[in-house]
Amino acid sequence: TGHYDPGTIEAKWQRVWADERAFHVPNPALDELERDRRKTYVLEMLPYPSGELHMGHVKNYTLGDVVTHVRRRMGYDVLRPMGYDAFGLPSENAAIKEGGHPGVITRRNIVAIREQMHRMGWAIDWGREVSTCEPEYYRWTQWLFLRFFERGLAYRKEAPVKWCPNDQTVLANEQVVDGRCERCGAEVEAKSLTQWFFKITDYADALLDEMELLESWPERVLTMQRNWIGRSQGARVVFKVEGSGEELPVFTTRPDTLFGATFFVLAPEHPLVEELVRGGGHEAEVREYVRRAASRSAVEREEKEKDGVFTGRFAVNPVNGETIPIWVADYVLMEYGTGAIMAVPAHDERDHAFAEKYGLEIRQVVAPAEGEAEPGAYVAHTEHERLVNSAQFSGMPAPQGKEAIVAWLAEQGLGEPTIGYRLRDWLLSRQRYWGAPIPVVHCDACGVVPVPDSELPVVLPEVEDYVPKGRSPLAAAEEWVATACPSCGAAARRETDTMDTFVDSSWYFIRYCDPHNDRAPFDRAIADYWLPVNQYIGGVEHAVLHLLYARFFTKVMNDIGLVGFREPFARLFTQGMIHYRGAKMSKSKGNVIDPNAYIERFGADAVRLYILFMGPADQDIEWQDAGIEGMHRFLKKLWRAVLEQAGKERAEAATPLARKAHETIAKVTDDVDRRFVFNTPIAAVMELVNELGRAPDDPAARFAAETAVSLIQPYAPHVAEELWSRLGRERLWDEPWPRADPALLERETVEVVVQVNGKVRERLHVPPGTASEELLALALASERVRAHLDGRELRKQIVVPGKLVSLVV
Ligand code: ANZ
Ligand code: ZN
Repeated sequence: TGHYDPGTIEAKWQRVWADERAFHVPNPALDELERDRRKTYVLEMLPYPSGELHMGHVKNYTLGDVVTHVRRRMGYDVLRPMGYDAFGLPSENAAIKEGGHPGVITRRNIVAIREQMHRMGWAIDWGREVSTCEPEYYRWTQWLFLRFFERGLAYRKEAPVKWCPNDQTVLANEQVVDGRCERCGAEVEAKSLTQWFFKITDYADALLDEMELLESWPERVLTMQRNWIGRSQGARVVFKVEGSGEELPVFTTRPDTLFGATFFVLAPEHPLVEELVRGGGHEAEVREYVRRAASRSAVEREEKEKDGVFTGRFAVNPVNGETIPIWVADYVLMEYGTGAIMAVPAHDERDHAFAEKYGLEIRQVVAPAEGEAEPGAYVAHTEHERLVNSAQFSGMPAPQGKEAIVAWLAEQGLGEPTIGYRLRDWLLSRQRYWGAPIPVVHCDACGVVPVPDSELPVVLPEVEDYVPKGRSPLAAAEEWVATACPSCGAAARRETDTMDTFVDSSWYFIRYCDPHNDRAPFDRAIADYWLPVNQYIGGVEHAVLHLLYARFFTKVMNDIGLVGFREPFARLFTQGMIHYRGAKMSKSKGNVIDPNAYIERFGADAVRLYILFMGPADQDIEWQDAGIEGMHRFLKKLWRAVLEQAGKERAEAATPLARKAHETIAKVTDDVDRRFVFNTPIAAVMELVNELGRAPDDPAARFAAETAVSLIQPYAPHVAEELWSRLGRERLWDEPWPRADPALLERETVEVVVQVNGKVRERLHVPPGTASEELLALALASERVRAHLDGRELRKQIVVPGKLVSLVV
């Protein structure tokens, strides 16, 4: 029979699957798309080809693989594609570090990754491979950009933006984590630059409200998105500058505190600051403060003590005509609300700290339900407050006061209810080489002119030097930059910024459905057949990046009529990270485990099993070398135990071993397909193999062996296939998923006979210890018993728990 040799077996079956295109799933014929077929779209986040795959990928794709196999064998058409998020900083930085051209290095990495994927034996439909850096893909990214542009959803404006000094490019707000670049960790700087944005803010409400359409997403991802969008109900209140009458609107969530506004604060970047201070005797200090604020990073700004400067000017409170001093302070952010606030130190903590520092008045206008607040103290927001010191509104409960004040302001034309959002538009342009060129032309006469669809793709030009220097390296490709205006024909210049990689990955999951289409990004009918993705699997780090952007893109595409669905991913599973030596496994920490070395030693099947056996898939787990050896030993044991059955007959017998096999089927099926739990099924199969080892001559031994092989196939497809063939069978990957026989599942039941007038009419199978009343109820509910009672009145009933129900009529 030979010993278990993963190297040979794995190469053999990988060749078979490739030759047979075993996991290719064709699109249904166009006239069959409408028919209700059983489809499942399983998708894992696609890798950046910035290096080879690491254990995190191995976990991600093995999870998807198990789902794919189980669903295929349950009779679904399963779409399970793969591709590469090949543009962008990760790939480009890797190339710069190596000193090669990003295209050459990226494509070389793709070859290596594809090879690794083959060696892992993942059931991928290779006919649908997509690489976002190839012109046949980014042509359609550019095409989609133009559709957004036509609708005003892609626009250019000057705005304060986040700049990564290390990567020498602007970043989207979502790419700034705790004031640092999401990629390289450098502290970001603030700059004012003209950049391209997607109007994701137009979709803020849809992104929140349509969460209802999602089938199953982790609550924490939804919470992160909700917080990121940050919708809050409030009011816009218009203050005026004393003297000039210039309007200074503020956004507040607490209009009930309007009578407590004792000063007013502008963000340092507020456009009116310069005009306000001119000639007022405070210019020098204010300008110096603004200059220093601009040089502070967001982190410093957040962490330092609150400070500010007085402008020498006053604002008029619309509710009572009071004049209050206008300050400039950097705890007010230009990006939120209107960049100006009414400060209510008695009821806002930040304002309170500021007022204490500068000796500004603190006036309570909301009193707690019980008791009096100390003068000058900060009064936290609670329920059941009432207004005080608020003229005609005094005495009102706060919620009612809030409405009454806003209504009064609206009447006077001095304010209105509004909803505030934390979400900003998505900054999509990058001053980097390795990305899809933004397909527009700048013309002196016509302004920004889109490149006609017929001229797409705008191919990324070759340049000598693509190391980032603060402006796009594309600007150096002078021949490429110089072009004719598509509108008037005059000499014009191409846009030299490229698109953020997150644009590429915002629609790749639809391209997989129709990857070779050269007339459109995809055919709508085919997209509508496969999508939404039934099961998406990936890292939680994309909660407010990719996962938010892809939802936004899908909604726009739906509004344009390109797709018929509103949400791209019905179910989302976020896997936990792998740690090693106490830290998250990553290249920068120097603690990566190279999957290749382990595949070499123990085989892909052992690696696949171990990565899912380590613990619950959604939790962070510490890698342990010993574990993988344990998996290898288990596979050897499986090998021996199964081969021992190869010559035997397959018999039906209700032995304890047969029951165990059926229980294992039920458990694995329920865990994987319903509970989305992947480690316990492995343990269940191990138990089955142990029992088989103890009873090799049981009449059901052969059945138990086949069951073990069949159930482990999604996890360890190579060894399973080999054993299956040695059991004289074929193509386990296409074999229907086993079904548990319910009759054999109830190991722990007792039989209770039901007699009617002394004759046995029914046998109930119930758990031991079932109470008399329940037994009687079950007996009376039985179809057969009822037929014999025939509607007659019960004269006598005797119940012996665990044995008998006797009815007399
Ligand atoms: C008066 C007030 C009184 C406020 C009070 C709060 C408590 P959320 O809830 O997070 O949306 N604010 C408005 N714009 C700001 C900006 N650009 N920078 C910093 N702070 C700003 O926050 C809304 C509240 O944050 C607003 O309501 C405003 O302060 C402040 F007892 O107005 B409030
Ligand atoms: Zn022109």
